[in-house]
Amino acid sequence: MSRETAYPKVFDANGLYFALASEEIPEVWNVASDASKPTGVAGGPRSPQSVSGADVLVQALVNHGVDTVFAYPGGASMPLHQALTRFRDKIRVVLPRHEQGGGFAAQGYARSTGKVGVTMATSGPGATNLVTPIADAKLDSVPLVAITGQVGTPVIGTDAFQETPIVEVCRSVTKHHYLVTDVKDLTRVVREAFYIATTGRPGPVLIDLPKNVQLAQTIPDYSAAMELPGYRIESTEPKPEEIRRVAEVIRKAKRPVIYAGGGVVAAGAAEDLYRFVEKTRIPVAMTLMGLGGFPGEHPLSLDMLGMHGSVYANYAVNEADLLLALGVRFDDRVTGKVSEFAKHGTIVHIDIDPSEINKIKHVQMSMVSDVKQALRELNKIVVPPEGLDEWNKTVQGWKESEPFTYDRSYDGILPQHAIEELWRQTKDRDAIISTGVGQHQMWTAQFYKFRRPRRWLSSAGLGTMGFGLPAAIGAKIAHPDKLVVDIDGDGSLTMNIQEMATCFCEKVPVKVMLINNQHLGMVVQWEDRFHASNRAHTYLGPIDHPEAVGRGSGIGPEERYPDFVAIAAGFGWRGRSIREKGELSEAIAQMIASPGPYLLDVAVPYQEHVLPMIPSGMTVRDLIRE
Ligand SMILES: Cc1ncc(C[n+]2csc(CCOP(=O)(O)OP(=O)(O)O)c2C)c(N)n1
Ligand SMILES: [Mg+2]
Repeated sequence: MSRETAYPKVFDANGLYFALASEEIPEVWNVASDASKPTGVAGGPRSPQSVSGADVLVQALVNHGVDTVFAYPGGASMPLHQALTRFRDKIRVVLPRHEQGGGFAAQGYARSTGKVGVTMATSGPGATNLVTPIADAKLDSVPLVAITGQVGTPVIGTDAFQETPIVEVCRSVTKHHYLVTDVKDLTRVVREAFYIATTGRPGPVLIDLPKNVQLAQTIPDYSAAMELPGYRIESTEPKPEEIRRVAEVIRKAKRPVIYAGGGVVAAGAAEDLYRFVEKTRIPVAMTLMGLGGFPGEHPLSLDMLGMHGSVYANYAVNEADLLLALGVRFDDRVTGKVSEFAKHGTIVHIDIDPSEINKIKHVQMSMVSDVKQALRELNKIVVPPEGLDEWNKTVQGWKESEPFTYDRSYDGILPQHAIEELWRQTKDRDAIISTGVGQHQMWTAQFYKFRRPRRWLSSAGLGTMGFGLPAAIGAKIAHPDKLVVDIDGDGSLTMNIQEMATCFCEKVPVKVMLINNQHLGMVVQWEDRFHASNRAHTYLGPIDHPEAVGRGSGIGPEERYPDFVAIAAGFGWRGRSIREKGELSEAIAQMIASPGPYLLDVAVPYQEHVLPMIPSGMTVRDLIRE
């Protein structure tokens, strides 16, 4: 018997059909009969107790405190969207203009709040468009629940219309994943998904939900028990004897340094770290993910360490006799040559994820613990190391003699200048800043001094261009009263520029300060340093411009492409383009004061390099200053 006769055709919104097992057909008509009412409710279809899988899923989201979902519909997720309309008073549904934008907006929501971000897409291309935000969330330990529609279970594995095996595709980039084949599993699965996304080391969980499971009726049990025999979260309580041993090595240290990472932010441990530093006077270097975990303006802040970190952070780590590694993973952008990294001292690694201990760098002492709890316990007994003044004087000397800097006499606008000026104008406003990926991202990390955690949103581990604008959207929705600025690059912004429509239509007034160098600046920098400035597809204007092959003389006004302010206007944004130094301060003030979404296009030269720089796989001795 052919499938066509075995499975009657049901037409979806596009007039395309998907097949269902014949006994499931009535559910389709049920849902269609009165979409305004939940199934099972008086006047709605079906029996009083039973509801559709789609309604169960949305109710379960409500039960988990979800107030916003970033969701793009399609045939295989329509029942979910229909169900979402029945919960309008509880859940805001934001329609991104691309699923990747939705995934990053959910991340912006999650990174800025610490709560789970929820994103939804249809099967096939909708689902594959979520792969990048999922992978990104995995590398940066962001709690994300991604829900995808899937073709009906009877046709899974048949190359059905818009079928991709998204669980298989995402297997290695999720913390966990589900393909739900029985509607009765749904409440348990959602519970487990939220539990896994938020406990231990946070991360993304994928729930793939076939359309017939969304349509199937069930009597839900929202208190269904979790079944996670293989998921053991290590005891997050630090052991007292370990705390005593760490306090003892701290007391004896002569040249201690704290290396603080995203784990400090994720654990909500910033205040405990602050107390710890106030008590011990140990200087703090932060990773890209750790920025905001300790106030950047504090005298004991050494700012960022690693490839584009400060000279003083890298010197201090190199000279340290004790490195307190808190919620970090010894990423190669931090360590450079691993064998040379912090080799003169004892390393104490405290992290909630046991798989990180000794993964990259062998350490002398370790503690599998929540960083917050470890710092709390340490704060009870720790005493400052003796004779720290000498060390802090040395470190302070490095800090004073080689600060992050740029040519302040340059007569145009340098990217660093624009970012520093934005920081000056927004530092007392508790703004949230997101970025794309590239030079502008590194300069923001260097020149914007974050005071508090969760104000800095950047794709660190995956380094995903296109992150900035959608992440800003998610943050602004979670914090409507805060100023949210995306400091973006022209290449990165273009990758998710369609999200300007989301800002306008969903009334999300974020600001974009575009560091427009007409190039893929970070790649240009590597071309300059390591490929004799041979331009290899790093110019973002027309290919007949001499600039495309590196023969230009800079960027003349008539050559600028594209016209970002015109694009923004097309999406309903206000905007302005500037290139004169004298305009900068006033233009930033205008952007901040503008009530709606606003783009400030700042023309900057592409010849500028992010410095200092420790080339990939090298050491502090190879540090480039100019
Ligand atoms: C999705 C993606 N593709 C490619 C890259 C490689 N890459 C890293 S930085 C960069 C240039 C980014 O250009 P732009 O956004 O204009 O920032 P700039 O460096 O000029 O400040 C590229 C292509 C990436 N990180 N992400
Ligand atoms: Mg650029």
